[in-house]
Amino acid sequence: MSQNCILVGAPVDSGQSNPGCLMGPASYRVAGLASTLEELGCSVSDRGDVVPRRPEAAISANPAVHSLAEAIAWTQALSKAAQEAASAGFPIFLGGDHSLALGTVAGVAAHAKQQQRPLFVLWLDAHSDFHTPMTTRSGNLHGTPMAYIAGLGDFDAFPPFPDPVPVERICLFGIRSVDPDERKALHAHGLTPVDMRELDERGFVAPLRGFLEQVRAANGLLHVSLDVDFLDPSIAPAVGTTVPGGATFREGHLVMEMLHESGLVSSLDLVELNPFLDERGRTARLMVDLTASLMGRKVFDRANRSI
Ligand code: B3U
Ligand code: MN
Ligand code: MN
Repeated sequence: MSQNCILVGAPVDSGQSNPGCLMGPASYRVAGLASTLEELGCSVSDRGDVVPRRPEAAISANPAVHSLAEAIAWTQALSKAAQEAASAGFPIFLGGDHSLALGTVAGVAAHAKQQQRPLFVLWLDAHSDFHTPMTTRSGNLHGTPMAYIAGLGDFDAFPPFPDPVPVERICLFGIRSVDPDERKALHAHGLTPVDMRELDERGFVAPLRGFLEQVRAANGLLHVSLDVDFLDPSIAPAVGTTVPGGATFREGHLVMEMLHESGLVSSLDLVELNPFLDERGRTARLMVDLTASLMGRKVFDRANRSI
């Protein structure tokens, strides 16, 4: 299955406090994302970087929150760009910190609604990103997109989320860092992450397969949001918030290969790459290679894989 890939640069770094994520889109381009996808038989069009409008003043009732106005401006611009890209092909959003998903997932949700298909979200991350602007203590809005997508309150200053994704259609996968307020909210909304403890016990295949079966049964669209810190920092150092105990090289590729074989993925975020923290481009290259596995790169073509 070859895809019409649409690259959309989202050089967002206002969602956290470590400068450098805004170089992410350039780093993916330098690492050869477009030519790698073309070698797999995909057609690729690069729409360049999204430019948000000048932010209007916006101040949160939570004094810890910073860059609220910037986040709203990015959300509006990316939502529009994402909806357009989703209706034209397979969008790959090049981040940028994870606050970009406030916009990209809003855009693909609007597209799914138009298509009358249920949207599912697979969140590959060390963190649950389930804060609201009222509960975050760090004030970093990259810790909030999952709550926005699920339709939680406290996002009044943002455009209303087009079609909130019910928790049954959300899979938080690889989680190993959750703040107390997030844990409370996850519990209150009945959302149980597939955390590292579960992955250690059951392996990566069974929980992922279970979620993919749900997507298939509902004829859903699947958005995948890949945070660099899903991976272990020893293989992916270029991220501001490293958390030990992440997915290995092999587990990362296995997840991507299973996603490819499912044929269900319809859009992808690549987030939190901070090239300033990279070692000779290795994290950028790994993210490109994982994207290649998601788009069909494999060692052998076997029709009857058991997954
Ligand atoms: N939960 C913490 C840490 C964090 C969330 N997402 C990332 N870090 N990357 C917070 O600041 O909200
Ligand atoms: Mn994240
Ligand atoms: Mn994270």
